[in-house]
Amino acid sequence: MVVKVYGPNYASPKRVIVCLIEKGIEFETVPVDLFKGENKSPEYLELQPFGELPVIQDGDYILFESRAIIRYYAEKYKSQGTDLLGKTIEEKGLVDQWLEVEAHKYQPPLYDMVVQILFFPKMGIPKDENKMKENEEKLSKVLDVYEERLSKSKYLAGDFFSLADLSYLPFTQYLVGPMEKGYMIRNRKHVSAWWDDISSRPSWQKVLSFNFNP
Ligand SMILES: N[C@@H](CCC(=O)N[C@@H](CS)C(=O)NCC(=O)O)C(=O)O
Repeated sequence: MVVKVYGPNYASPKRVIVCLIEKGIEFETVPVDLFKGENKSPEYLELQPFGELPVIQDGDYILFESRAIIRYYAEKYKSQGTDLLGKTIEEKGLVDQWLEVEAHKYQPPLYDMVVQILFFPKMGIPKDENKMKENEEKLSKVLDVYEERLSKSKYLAGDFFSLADLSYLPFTQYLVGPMEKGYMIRNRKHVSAWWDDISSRPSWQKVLSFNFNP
């Protein structure tokens, strides 16, 4: 059964797609255009009642929340492709810890910046400069914690690549690319080396090479 991933043009669905590639799982994509409000259509809300991307359909099984989806596939296909979970219970605890940090400390200020820098102009909404400054400060503090952590281990959960690293790819790509805030990564030696490592993985390069239809 081929996994259907909805909304491949956006960052959170790319978190799922890069995981499926790491695991060697076949998938197809279903375009959903946020600017046309397709995520609020009755058909889409049947699959994802909050109207957010992504959602996956795997036969009769439907799952939303990108981090729940990557955990599901990492567990379901544990022995296929890259092991993204860690081997011992302690390693798994650390993977979960850094995934939670990504979801609750890194993503919120960054998401707001993404919306303000990349999406507001398309909607004719002006940026809130105070909010932007506040978010950048919050993100800097989180990155300082990563800098310290990555001075002690190659990846966030230890010396192995895991979901905890993979989860950072799509939104950090916005930061270093179209948002032109790569200095936030490059000013931190260990974060910078980590970013070069994880973003050069063939799985992520493949995601970047796809030209998904909007
Ligand atoms: N916690 C959700 C958040 C997903 C999310 O914010 N998706 C964005 C696209 S990257 C979205 O659908 N935004 C449209 C909206 O919230 O109306 C997840 O990780 O799946």
